[in-house]
Amino acid sequence: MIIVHHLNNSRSQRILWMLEEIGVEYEVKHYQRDKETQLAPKELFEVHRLGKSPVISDGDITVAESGAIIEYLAQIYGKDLLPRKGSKAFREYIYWLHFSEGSLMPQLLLKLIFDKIKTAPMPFFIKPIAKGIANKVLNGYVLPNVKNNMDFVEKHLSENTWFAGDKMTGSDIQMSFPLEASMARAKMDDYPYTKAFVEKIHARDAYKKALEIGGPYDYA
Ligand SMILES: N[C@@H](CCC(=O)N[C@@H](CS)C(=O)NCC(=O)O)C(=O)O
Repeated sequence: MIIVHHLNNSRSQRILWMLEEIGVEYEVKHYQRDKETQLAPKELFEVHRLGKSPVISDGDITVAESGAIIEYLAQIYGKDLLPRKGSKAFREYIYWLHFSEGSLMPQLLLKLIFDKIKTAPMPFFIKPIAKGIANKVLNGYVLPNVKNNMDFVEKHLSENTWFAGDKMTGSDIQMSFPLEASMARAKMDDYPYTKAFVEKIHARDAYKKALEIGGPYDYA
C-alpha cells in the first residue's frame, strides 16, 4: 500500500492529486508545519533524511522529491500519465518535469525570500540598507528571471493544451504547484493561458477529491 507523507499546505498536494487521477489505493499520513517557522515537524526526518514533503513509501521502497515521485508513480501505476518513450511528448514530459523544480521554483523562492527581507522586523537604521540590497537583487536578477520563465510557460500554453503532447501527463501535475503559487500571489492578467490552465486543472474531479483529502491548501 502506498503511504503519502503529506505536509499540510505544500507541494505534497500534487501527489495526492496524481494518485486520485490514477485511481490507485493509498493512505495519507498527515504532518503539520510549525505555526511560527512553517518548517516540517521532526517526524518527517524519520521518513527521509531531508525531512521534506512530499515523500511516499510503497512497501519497503521510499521515494522523495516530487518529480521523482511523479515519475515513479507514472511508471509503476499510471502509464496513462506517461507519454510513449522516445516520442516528442516524452521529451517534453521530461523537460517540464525538471523545469518545474529545477528552473521555475528556485526563482519563485528567491522572490519570496527577498520580498520577506523588505518587510522583516529589524533595527530602523538597517532597514533602508536591507531594503536597498533586496531591491537591487530583485530588480537586477530575480524579477527579470521570473518574468522570462513565466513568459516562456505562457507561450507554451498558448500553443499547447497540455505541457507534453495532446493529453494530460505527470508533467502537468508537476507544473501545477509553481503556477498555482504564482497565481495566488499575482493577478496574472498578463498570463491568460497560464491562468486558464490552472483553472482547468482545479475543475477536475480528481483534483477536488485530493483537496478534500489533503486539507486546507492556500493555492487552490
Ligand atoms: N524539490 C523538493 C522540495 C521539497 C520541499 O521543500 N517541500 C517543502 C513543502 S512545499 C517542505 O517540506 N517544507 C518544510 C521544511 O522545509 O521544513 C520537492 O519538489 O519535493
